Amino acid sequence: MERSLVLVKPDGVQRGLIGEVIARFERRGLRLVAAKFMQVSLELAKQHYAEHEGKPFYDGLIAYITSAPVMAMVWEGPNAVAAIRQTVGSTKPVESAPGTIRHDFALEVGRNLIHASDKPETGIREMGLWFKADELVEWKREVDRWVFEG
Ligand code: DAT
Ligand code: MG
Repeated sequence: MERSLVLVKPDGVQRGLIGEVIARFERRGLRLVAAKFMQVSLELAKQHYAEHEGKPFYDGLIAYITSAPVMAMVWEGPNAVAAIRQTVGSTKPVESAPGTIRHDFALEVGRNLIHASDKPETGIREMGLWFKADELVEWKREVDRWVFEG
């Protein structure tokens, strides 16, 4: 089963959108694996966004993600990474499809509410950065057979 790291970023938390985000992933049929409400350290922020170091928006990005608490989660399901990116919408909210989270609640790329892993390998790397192995919960739902075909 594929897994993705999802962050409700500081703007999403401040705007009271944690529940909205969780509700959308639950409705999609994805299964929650881990969740943690936390203040992001500078060290973790730099590790998480290492691929963007040196880009013009990097300093602002680090300041943004460390500015207030985030809700960090891991969600799983078949093709979870692609499914979650689809529900999240494009990086730039004004380019994201209607009905996506970024379309429905955001306007600016620097306040785009949510992070989601971009590839299955990224999901594994990011899950390891944000969660310890014993924080990941293995469980089954009665409804799983009605959502997951395999
Ligand atoms: P995503 O968050 O959709 O995976 P990304 O990994 O390309 O997007 O970039 C990480 C974050 O950096 C993104 O959510 C917002 C910020 N960002 C990306 N491109 C930007 C740009 N051109 N200007 C300002 N911020 C940007
Ligand atoms: Mg990304």
